[in-house]
Amino acid sequence: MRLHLLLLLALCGTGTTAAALSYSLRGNWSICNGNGSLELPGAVPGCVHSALFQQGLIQDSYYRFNDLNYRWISLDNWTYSKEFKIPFEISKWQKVNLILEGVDTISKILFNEVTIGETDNMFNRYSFDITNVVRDVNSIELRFQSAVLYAAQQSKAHTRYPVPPDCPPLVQKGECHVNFVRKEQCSFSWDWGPSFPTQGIWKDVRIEAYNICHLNDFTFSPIYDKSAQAWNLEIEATFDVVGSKPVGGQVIVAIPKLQTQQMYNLELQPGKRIVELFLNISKNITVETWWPHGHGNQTGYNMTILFELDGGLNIEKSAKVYFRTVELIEEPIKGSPGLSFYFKINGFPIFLKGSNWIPADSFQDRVTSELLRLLLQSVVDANMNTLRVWGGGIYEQDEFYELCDELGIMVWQDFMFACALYPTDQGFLDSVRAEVAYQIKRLKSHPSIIIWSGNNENEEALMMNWYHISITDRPIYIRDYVTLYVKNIRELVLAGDKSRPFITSSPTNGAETVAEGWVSQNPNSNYFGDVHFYDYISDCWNWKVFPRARFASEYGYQSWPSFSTLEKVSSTEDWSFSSKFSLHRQHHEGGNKQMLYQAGLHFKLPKSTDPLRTFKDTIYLTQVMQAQCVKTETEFYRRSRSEIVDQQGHTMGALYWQLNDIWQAPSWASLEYGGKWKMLHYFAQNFFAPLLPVGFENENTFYIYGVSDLHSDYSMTLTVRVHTWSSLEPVCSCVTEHLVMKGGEAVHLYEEPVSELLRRCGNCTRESCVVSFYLSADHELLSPTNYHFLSSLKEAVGLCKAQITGTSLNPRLCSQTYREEISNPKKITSVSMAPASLSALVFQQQKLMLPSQLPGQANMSHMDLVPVAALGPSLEQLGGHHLSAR
Ligand code: BMA
Repeated sequence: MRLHLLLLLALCGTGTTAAALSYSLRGNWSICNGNGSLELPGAVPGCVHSALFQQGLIQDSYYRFNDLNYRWISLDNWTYSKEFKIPFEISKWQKVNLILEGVDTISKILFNEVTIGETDNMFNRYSFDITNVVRDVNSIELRFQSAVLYAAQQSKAHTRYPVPPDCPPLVQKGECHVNFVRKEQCSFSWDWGPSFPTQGIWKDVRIEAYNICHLNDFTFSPIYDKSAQAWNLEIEATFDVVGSKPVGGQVIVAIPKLQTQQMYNLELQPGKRIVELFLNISKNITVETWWPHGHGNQTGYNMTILFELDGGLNIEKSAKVYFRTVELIEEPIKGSPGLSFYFKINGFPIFLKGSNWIPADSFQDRVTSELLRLLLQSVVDANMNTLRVWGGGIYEQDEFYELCDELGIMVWQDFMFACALYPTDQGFLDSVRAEVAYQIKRLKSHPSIIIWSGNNENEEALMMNWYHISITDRPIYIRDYVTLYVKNIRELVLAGDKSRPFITSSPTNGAETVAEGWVSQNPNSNYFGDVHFYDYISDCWNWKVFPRARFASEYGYQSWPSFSTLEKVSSTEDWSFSSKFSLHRQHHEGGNKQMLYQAGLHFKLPKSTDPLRTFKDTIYLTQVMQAQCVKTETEFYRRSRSEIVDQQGHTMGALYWQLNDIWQAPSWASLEYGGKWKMLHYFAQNFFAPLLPVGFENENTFYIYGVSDLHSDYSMTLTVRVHTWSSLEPVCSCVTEHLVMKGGEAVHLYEEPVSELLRRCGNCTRESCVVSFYLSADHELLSPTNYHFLSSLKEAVGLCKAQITGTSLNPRLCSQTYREEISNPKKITSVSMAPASLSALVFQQQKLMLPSQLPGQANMSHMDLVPVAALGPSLEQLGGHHLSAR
């Protein structure tokens, strides 16, 4: 659906009139800095940083310490200008508008030297009437003010009380008062990202000319009428009627595949007009619904709308329509105080599996269609069905949501406010209102978006008093909070889009937050709504540290990106864990130490005599640690979906922090900058599998739960095997009787005291043996082969060195032997080795387990400490089949 990109030249048949003409101002502009000492060409859409780089005036902004070196760029006030001739006769048009789809951020706009308007919000779309100033030959100028300086001014002018936080923590090396400017909040720095507060025209610019009337936009929402058991479509079209006379005509809406066509008469009065149409789809026609990935197809239907208006004016639009319902279920749960918090899609409860999305680059002009597709394909490839578009970034480009519709990725859409309190003076509110109304219109027709959420962590910031506000002042901030998210944003959502739920914040207690007056005493409660959970101190192999919450919308652990990614932005002297560079790129206080601490709990830390080897091995080990930690935590949430334990449970969502990276630095991401898979992403493919056996210990008893996201029950068996680390043959193996895995449930399948398991299996000790298990039926493997460690790997006995070579699907590297490292092993097709031991077998049988970089084969001090991802059955054992559950 490209409603807002489809332009607008509609000349239909004889006797028709041109609806509108559009002239793009994309391409080459001229850019100059505040004092005129720098003048250069620059592309639109684009930004000053990109222009300077393209002209060779600066290096790559991501290289080494350039985020600090190039701070001056964002502190200057730049001007974008262009002269152009309009290639049609302008005098023939009654109305001419300048449309700016995205301006970043604070600017004054002059058209033929006349000020026509100002911008203060990068998330808004601006339209200025230039009918009286436009000529055949024109000049346009956008005079920007540094967003950093503007934010400081705004904060200073807010004299009545402070609006914290003033500045980000020093370790982030960022700019201050970002909460005073409607701009990508993380562009002033974040705990995983640099400070690049860009300036520029970041989206399309064009001139639109029209007569009689103009269709500004149109949206639609499919609504299911339960009592009539039929689908309807609510369509809304916004017009600008230019002349002083009403415009009459008719509109024909057609969805051929659903044998639906309806005609309506309309009469548009002068001025801005909204037309609402209601399309009934006969209940005798089968409508295929849109399903999230893993639950069904993403069927969509082509729809055309033809407005035939007075004066032979024909306007035709087309779009893809998807039908689905979404409900957020908050109801009492037996045996647990509080309320459930889960989503039903098309009436079916769905466990949300996925991650959190952040902007894919500080410079949006570098985010190509290919990159978006690569990242989003990686989401479904890892068996995820949901992304949360986090509130510190941007409302993503249309293509992002189109891809999510197409791939079946549900989107939890935050409004762009994060980790701060915000002002509510009228100017700020007006700007936010325009932004929110526009974004709802732009995005509401996407089936992928299943919820709107007011902000990221601001209810928690307020109620847990992150900014040390005195108790007597708190009411002021609560009032501001309610004004912004409830009285403005929520009101706009309710007025503009009734087709999906709205919550005020994440984490929040949902209905309980509402009941407590829109702010809860503990917004992170396990009994209501969603939680965010971070703990870098406790041992992540111990599932008991994780909250048995209704829905975990953020949790995670950091790791370093692979050496091949870092190498591009660093030099030799940077390549150690304690280098100035390694400290500089770490924006989370204590992050590098936390990673080593957590890894050291279960792995031997690398200590080669070769410092480069140690650096690479350490990077690698942080990825192993991160993958294993997030696996343990996610499996805990998945196995908690059907249970109430100690009055807590019924977990119905696991979205780890974070999917992607904005630059090459340590972070919580599973995809590196550019899209390369970290170890965690390979793990996610397994721990998010639709059918999964999950193993864990409680009080020295080993348990296996079976988790199913499928819609039906299946009969299968569970195989449990015990291996010694030093041999390829399992020391014992048992297969259960046929059991029925209930669809959409997590159930207890197996338990055995560890001592008995070890006794049963020869001479096993916790240190010498490891357990693996999988689900299968009729010689088909139905789940990934999962595993359970009986001791820390640093204590494991009998591990041998692996001899590993591999090939990559990467066309440039195709068929090359895998030696030190594959630069983009997103898909590794095959791995061969001399499997001298079980630790080698791990890699051979479980391709997904391949690390994003393998240590060289010599001096692989920690190679024998690689965790075993799967000790799966061989194909022969399965009768030659290797099929997935669906
Ligand atoms: C939460 C997120 C982000 C942050 C992450 C890791 O606070 O909402 O703000 O990057 O944790 O610290």
